[in-house]
Amino acid sequence: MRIDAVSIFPDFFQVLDISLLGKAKAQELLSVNIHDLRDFTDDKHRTVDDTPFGGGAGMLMKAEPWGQALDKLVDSETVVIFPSPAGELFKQATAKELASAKHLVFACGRYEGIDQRVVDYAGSIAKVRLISLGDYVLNGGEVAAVAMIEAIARLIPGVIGNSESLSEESFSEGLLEYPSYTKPSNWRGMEVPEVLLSGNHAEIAKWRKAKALERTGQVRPELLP
Ligand code: JEB
Repeated sequence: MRIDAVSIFPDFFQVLDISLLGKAKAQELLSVNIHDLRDFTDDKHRTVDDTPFGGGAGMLMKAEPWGQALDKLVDSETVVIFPSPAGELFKQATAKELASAKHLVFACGRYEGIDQRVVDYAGSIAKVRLISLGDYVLNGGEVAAVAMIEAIARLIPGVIGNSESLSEESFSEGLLEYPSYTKPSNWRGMEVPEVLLSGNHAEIAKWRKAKALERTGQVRPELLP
């Protein structure tokens, strides 16, 4: 998979060099390329924003630099993602769908967002998704894009070491995780649940499933089957 991201703050994406993209990148299953939107301007001040027609507070991102960026980066096989508080909610199912794409372009807005014609134009040359990281307001699309890229990259088919942990994830699909423990078995007087020390794998699986259901019922009952 190839991922491009366009932003006026390319530095936001530096965390991806630390994060788990390493395995996918080493296997050449993933390349991530970050672009500065201002490199697609052609005026002396590298302007990317302007006032909104119809009035109102704040600034919007101008269409022209985005048009230049999309023309350079997008083809008919690209999925263009606009992180947006007005988008569909990003779920694990969204990450799974996007993990099988050949090419993703993340168009990260700032200010009050991007001129709507940019989204409409992108839709005329490629598949477009408006996606929200969650129901809260961020200052721009970068943090959302980084989170989405991490969630997608760890699912890329063929990434070595992923298949076991991903099949364990599907074991408790849709539930919250059960509690986990490591050594020492007694820490500050607190014991690890005995069943986990028993070596009885059927009992352990049963206990974990019960704990996952208990937790989900307490914290996120809407997720229960
Ligand atoms: C994404 C963005 C802004 C109104 C107020 C502020 C571009 N879950 C999410 N919350 N906010 C964003 C998001 C996602 N994904 C988000 C892109 C932009 C916020 N802003 C600031 C926009 N509209 C500008």
